[in-house]
Amino acid sequence: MEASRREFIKASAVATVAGVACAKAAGREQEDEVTWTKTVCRFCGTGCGVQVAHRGDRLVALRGDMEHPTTKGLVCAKALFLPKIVHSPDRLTTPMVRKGDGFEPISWDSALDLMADKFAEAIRAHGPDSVAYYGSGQALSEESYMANRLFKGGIGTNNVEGNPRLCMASAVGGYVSTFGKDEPMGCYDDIWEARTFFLVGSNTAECHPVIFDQILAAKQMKRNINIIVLDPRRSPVVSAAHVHLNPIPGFDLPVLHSMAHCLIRDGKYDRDFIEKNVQFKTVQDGQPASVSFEDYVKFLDDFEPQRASRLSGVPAEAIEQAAALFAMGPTMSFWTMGLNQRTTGVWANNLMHNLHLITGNICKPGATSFSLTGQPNACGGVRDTGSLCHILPYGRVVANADHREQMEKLWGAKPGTIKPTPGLNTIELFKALGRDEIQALLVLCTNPGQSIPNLHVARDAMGKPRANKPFVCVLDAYPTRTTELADLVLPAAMWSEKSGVFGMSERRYQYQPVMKNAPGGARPDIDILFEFARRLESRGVVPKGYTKFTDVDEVWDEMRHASEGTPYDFMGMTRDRLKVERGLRWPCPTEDSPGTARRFTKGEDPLLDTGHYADHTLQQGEAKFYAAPDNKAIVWLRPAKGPAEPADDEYPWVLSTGRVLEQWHTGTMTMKAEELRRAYPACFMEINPRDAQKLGVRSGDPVRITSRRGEATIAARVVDIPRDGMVFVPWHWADEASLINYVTIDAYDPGSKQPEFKICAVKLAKA
Ligand SMILES: Nc1nc2c(c(=O)[nH]1)N[C@H]1C(S)=C(S)[C@@H](COP(=O)(O)OP(=O)(O)OC[C@H]3O[C@@H](n4cnc5c(=O)[nH]c(N)nc54)[C@H](O)[C@@H]3O)O[C@H]1N2
Ligand SMILES: Nc1nc2c(c(=O)[nH]1)N[C@H]1C(S)=C(S)[C@@H](COP(=O)(O)OP(=O)(O)OC[C@H]3O[C@@H](n4cnc5c(=O)[nH]c(N)nc54)[C@H](O)[C@@H]3O)O[C@H]1N2
Ligand code: SF4
Ligand SMILES: [Mo]
Repeated sequence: MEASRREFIKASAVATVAGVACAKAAGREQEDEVTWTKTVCRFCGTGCGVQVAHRGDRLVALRGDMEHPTTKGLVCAKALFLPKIVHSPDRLTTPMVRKGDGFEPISWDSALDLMADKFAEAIRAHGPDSVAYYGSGQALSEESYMANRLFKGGIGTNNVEGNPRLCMASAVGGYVSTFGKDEPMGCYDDIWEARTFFLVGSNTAECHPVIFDQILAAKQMKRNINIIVLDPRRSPVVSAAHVHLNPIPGFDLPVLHSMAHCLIRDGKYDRDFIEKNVQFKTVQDGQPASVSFEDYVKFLDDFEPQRASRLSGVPAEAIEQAAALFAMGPTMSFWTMGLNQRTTGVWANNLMHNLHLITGNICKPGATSFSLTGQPNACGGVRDTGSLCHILPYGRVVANADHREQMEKLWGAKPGTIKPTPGLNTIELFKALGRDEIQALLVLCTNPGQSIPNLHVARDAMGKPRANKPFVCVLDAYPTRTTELADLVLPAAMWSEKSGVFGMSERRYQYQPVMKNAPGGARPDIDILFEFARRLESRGVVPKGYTKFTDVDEVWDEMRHASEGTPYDFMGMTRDRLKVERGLRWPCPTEDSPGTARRFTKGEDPLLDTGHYADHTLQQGEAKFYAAPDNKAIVWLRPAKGPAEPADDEYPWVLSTGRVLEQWHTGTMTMKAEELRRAYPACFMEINPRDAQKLGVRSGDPVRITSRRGEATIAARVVDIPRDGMVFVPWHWADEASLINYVTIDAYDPGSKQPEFKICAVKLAKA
């Protein structure tokens, strides 16, 4: 398996260049018979521009879009199989309602009536907070915005959540607490300007392959490029690294502090930048308190490399080396789930920003602290539209009375409808559902029956038969481990069958057009939301006329107006512009604005030239963190805390979970392409040869993995990738024995409420 897999990666993924090669993957067709349409890949947050060949209702092939300004024709293996995935014969085509243990078909009208009746009944009997929406960073921006608008401003509940809580919440917490508002300031162009790359808890090679390919290309072109990796596994990115820091999982905060210590000790910090743009804070008695640069330096003394090494398991010399390379800027850091999916996720994000702020490695070409977004539309769709339980569109929060009033006015909601307190976060939402406190739940474009940690709780909550069982309605394109638990399943049109906007990691919003009809009776999610909203209006639980839209383009127009005057301002991104251009990066306040490569930078960010953030005293290229208090970003002195459940005598191994190149999450889409499935025919547990010997297992032996919450039985794959004492399981497989989320922990970061998927304690036994 090993050899063929490596060949597969080499041949089809990491550096797949655009072109007709992809036509082969989907069946060769004559180019002149088909129409090629530009759109965007529906998988990861890289947001690759693609072109799709289609004829009638058939997608024929997909290739990278050479004219795309950042991804320049590159795509990876998953994208190439999208045509096949969309045409999979198991697509859902009819609404289905539960009948005993099974389902029976039901007409759209009856299905939508049933859905509205169940929600209206719950709202009337138990109030607005007895219903909830659970959405997705893969839904279109308009869909998330519409659901958020309906639940918060129409029904009057903040129980609006989505899978970005499992994914990007800690990154949001990091950007907001350090810079005052969410989203990266840099962009992919910085890849070509950077001298040092710092990859932290990010298997960029398998999860953002086109970005990794560009890093490799930059390295090849310039030669003097440095790559530092911080990850307890020797994932494929390590093959390109100059230094690999491999901490005990969950114990890497001391490493980041120690790098800051070395940088300051060696005088490699930027005093001017700090004076102009940075303030220092700690938390005292639960409140933020200002401290001085000297206090910070003293705090870091506790993290001199020898001591950080004892805390983290990373050799002191490696930390020194990493700090020295980091200092050779411009430096671009990328991090993903190895950092976010932690009970210390926000703090870890703060520490990444600290390194950039103290060295002034920010808001300059090639210098930026960049959280890589996982899903294609977690940024544009959920973070920006404020579709989580504590936020509102475009940087607003439910706790702020002015923000609530602004949104109520714009939405035409009854004053006072939006609640001032956050709704239930994802983990608490599913617990409340299990206690029957939530009586009706709408799940859209996500598969929580497989993706939630400590999965027994969520599965029982959705599916366990009982008196008063909550009503669960699921919109999906395929049968899943969630649809099997639902009371009502609605067939959704998917990518290429509906139009709307995706916003990816670098603030670029990209339009995707319709190319074909959905199979059978499947309908775009937004149309289902419109119909549902109108039925709630006619049942009196949402004010009449509140949902004024008739099509998705009108929703976009309202969204533009909601962004006006905020740091997100994209008034200039009209539908017409997005249809023609290869995406635009906000801020983009006017129709003649080209968008913004680097935020917070004079000469690049139009908001520093016009509107209420304008500052004519700044020199070209100077930074101003206008979204932060006093316009200064905050370096936080955060405790170097470990994980919620480290290994102990009873559960002596650390389990980490994550991804492989060829599969996407719960596998509902990528498992449909045999070519992708073949790379790993079944789930596996990575264990290194030293640990495998201790345990007496060989590759292929089934291993029972048991935690305090549940168990899974998965074949060992002996390979020198995870560090000692750690095993790693990708969570893409849906069969009962491979459901690793029965084992994972639902402890979450108290700030971001993001659960610690990356670390829990387990026992291992040969099964
Ligand atoms: N092929 C593919 N690509 C994808 C996806 C997919 O499903 N498949 N999903 C997309 C989504 S939504 C996301 S969120 C991203 C995820 O992208 P990544 O975060 O890059 O992927 P993961 O495999 O979840 O985890 C990355 C690394 O975190 C490391 N890690 C574990 N514990 C620690 C720790 O304590 N400290 C540090 N520093 N690192 C640690 C793991 O060893 C692992 O190598 O990928 C996106 N791209
Ligand atoms: N153990 C473990 N668990 C994890 C993680 C981990 O690292 N380890 N990572 C977490 C992270 S980062 C994430 S982002 C989540 C992702 O978790 P999920 O969102 O649950 O996973 P997906 O498989 O992406 O689910 C998307 C669903 O939407 C359906 N779908 C596709 N297109 C459409 C459409 O247009 N409309 C509708 N209505 N449905 C559609 C798909 O068939 C699929 O069922 O998982 C989290 N869970
Ligand atoms: S790197 Fe991400 S966006 Fe680009 S083709 Fe691959 S999955 Fe799609
Ligand atoms: Mo994610």
